[in-house]
Amino acid sequence: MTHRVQLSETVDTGHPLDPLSADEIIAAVELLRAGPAAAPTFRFVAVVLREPDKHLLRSAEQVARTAECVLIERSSGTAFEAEVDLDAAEVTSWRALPEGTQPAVMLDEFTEAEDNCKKDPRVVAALAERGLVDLDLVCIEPWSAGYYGVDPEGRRLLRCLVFARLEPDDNPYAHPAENLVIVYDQNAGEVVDVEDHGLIPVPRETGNYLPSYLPPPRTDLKEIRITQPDGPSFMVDGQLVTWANWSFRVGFTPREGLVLHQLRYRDGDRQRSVANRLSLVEMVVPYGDPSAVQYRKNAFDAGEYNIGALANSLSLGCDCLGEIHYFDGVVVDALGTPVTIKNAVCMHEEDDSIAWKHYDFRTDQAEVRRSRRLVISFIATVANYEYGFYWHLYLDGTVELQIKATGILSTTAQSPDAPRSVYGQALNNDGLYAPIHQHIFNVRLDMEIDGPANTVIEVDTVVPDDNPTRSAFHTVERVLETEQAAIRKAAPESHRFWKIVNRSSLNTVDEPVAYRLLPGADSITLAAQPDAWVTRRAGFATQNLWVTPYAPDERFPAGEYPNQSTGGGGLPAYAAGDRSIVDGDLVVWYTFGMHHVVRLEDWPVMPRQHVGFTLQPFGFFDRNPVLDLPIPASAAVDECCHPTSGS
Ligand SMILES: [Cu+2]
Repeated sequence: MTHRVQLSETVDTGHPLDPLSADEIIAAVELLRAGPAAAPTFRFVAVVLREPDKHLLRSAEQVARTAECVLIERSSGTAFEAEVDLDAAEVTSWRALPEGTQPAVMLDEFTEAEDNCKKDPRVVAALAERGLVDLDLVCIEPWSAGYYGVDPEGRRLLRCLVFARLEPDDNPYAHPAENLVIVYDQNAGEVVDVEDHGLIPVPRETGNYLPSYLPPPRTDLKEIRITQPDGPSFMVDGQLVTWANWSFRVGFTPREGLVLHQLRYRDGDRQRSVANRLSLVEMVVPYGDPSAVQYRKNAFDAGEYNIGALANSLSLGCDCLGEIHYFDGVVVDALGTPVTIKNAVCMHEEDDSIAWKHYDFRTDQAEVRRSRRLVISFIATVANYEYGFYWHLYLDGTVELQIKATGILSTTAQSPDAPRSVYGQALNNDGLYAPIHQHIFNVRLDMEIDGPANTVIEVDTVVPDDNPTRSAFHTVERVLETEQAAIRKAAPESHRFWKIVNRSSLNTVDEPVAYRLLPGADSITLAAQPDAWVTRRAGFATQNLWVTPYAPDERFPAGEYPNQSTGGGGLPAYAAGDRSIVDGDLVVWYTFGMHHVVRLEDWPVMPRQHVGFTLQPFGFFDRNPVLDLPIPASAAVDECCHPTSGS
């Protein structure tokens, strides 16, 4: 089918990996509105760049700009996928998704749900029973409905929880109306059911963090000023960033937020590829409390809520400090209007202590070099929680993802007279408590160590049986040859890590060049049992490592549409074919996270925790790659680096 509209102005297509501009989104939406999505009942879940296949990108300078779109027709409840060729100005593909497919929750559906719930007399009555009569102070919080064995009969559902404020600025999470769940149909725009699992008094004690509720802030901290009088060391050309020896392209999608494309390291006169694409592709937050309401809290914040679309507009001096470059993120609202998130991605350099040092006590000579890192980050607010995603590039070739969790606990209430639940932490003596839970993240690492032909090797440290000194240990390597063989867990007891190697590119000692994926203390997996619904729906999270052959349509570890999914999609399905992953173009998927046993200190707003992992060159370079760092200016003029006595 062909539908043509005139673009409002000439679109500068830039690089094929640049995210869709607002104009391109407008053009795609107009073409769909002029064609198959003419009915006013269509809603736009996503209008994003269809990233060109990387093989095509390698072979051609110009590839067609294509928008991939997901829509819902609300009266029938049918979801559709469409592709729009923006160069040809035509809708090139339009197909209905299988019945029951529920794309991610749209932001507009949140506000609509809250408004419509408050209009329902059953809701008003249930609130009144709990003493909640001022609806302006009631917060209806829509949670994804998940799937627990009951056919939703085609309904697009939210399960809304209720919190209350005592006054407009009050923190509602101090006052959960536990055991009240409003089941809401987003397509029909109506309440399906009000579940009441028993009256528990709404805790009254407040828990506030706004300055107006707190004593005056402390005054004993002097200002720290980060200045770079000569400006930052990075250069930005559109979405292309070069910094020190690194270069990469910044991408942004509503589902993943920040994406790093074409990550390369300049090594002498070689531009060496490290990764084709890096991003967070899913996260799931399962709660461990089996009570009627809490066990259904298993949000998939990327696949169900589009964590990129929830990105904050960042502000200088608060979220980021120093010489900052910002990138905007463009998303689409339910009616197809582009929405620009100003300053969605922040990039800056940070001092990072020492890069290397040695003091030669024989000559009384010290050499030290400073490390620094480039930080590319965004912060998303998912209702109560904040997540900051910080990619760090280091001068020595190390890549790190650090995820910072802060914000407010998802609270509940227990009767103050009942014995305290073992499934959470009491936050006060008024019945407020927060259940134990996990934040499990998955990253998709499309690695290309010196090119796409890579292999993954598991490295364990073993103590040999033949060990007369009782003190010997060494590493053993095992090639992970197929997808099933590459479904692995971290093993701190054997100091396990995984190498991504290129066996056709050898280093100075004739070993394949490699990066290693270092699982840290955060290499957790799902705590739930194998037959729990959340385990079936988030199968990826039962393992730390998966490796699959590169396939452009294998993008999300819980499947394309995890919202209300019945399970089995994503990585377990991709890996079912047990394809070979030896010397091929492959994708490494890594699961890690935060096992959140709640602390009293997490209330009323949580001090930032962080979890993450590291990708480190491992025989990728022939030597320490940062011998060439500048000598610190002060080393020449003072004795800071020269201790006066040794031992
Ligand atoms: Cu938590």
